[in-house]
Amino acid sequence: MKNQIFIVVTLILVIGLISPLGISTTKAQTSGTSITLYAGSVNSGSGTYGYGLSASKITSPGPTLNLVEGTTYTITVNNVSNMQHSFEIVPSEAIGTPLWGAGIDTTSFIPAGSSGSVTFTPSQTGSFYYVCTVPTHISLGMWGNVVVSSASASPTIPEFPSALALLFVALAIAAITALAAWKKIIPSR
Ligand SMILES: [Cu+2]
Repeated sequence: MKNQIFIVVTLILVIGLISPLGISTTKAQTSGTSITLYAGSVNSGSGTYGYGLSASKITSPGPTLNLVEGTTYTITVNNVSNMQHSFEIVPSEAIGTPLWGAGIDTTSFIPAGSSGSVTFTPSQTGSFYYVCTVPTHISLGMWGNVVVSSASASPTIPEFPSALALLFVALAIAAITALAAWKKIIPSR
């Protein structure tokens, strides 16, 4: 009987200690988020030039960038083709002034084999585009979608200490107290 109580108390304590650790590691990242894109010739499918998340998988349109309003991103574009490219986020599928300053070499272009990066923070939600500003490259397929969602709409992960972790700790304390009381009422034989 005494052993069973000890096992239960130990289990509750272990769960109570592990749970906040597990929760803290899944905490949502709100800054310093890095995205690496590759710009170059489309590997398969339609379009001449495109973007990809790897040098061997470049598509047209490029991969959709799902961003969260108010989060700071650093986007690096590696130009893996033998021709110049660039990157900018714009309201429509056309060359324009980059939104939130999210533009890389929009007039000077990223030379073949080089890379460029930009750090920016989306300040509005909605559907946008990213394009290459080298003349004719949008029509050759060099664009992708950008979706910015509001921070409150994204999954909220409780900060440490979470309500759940506190509940486990409270349970553990209650169990120890109960055990101590139990020992006093019924002295061990
Ligand atoms: Cu281009």
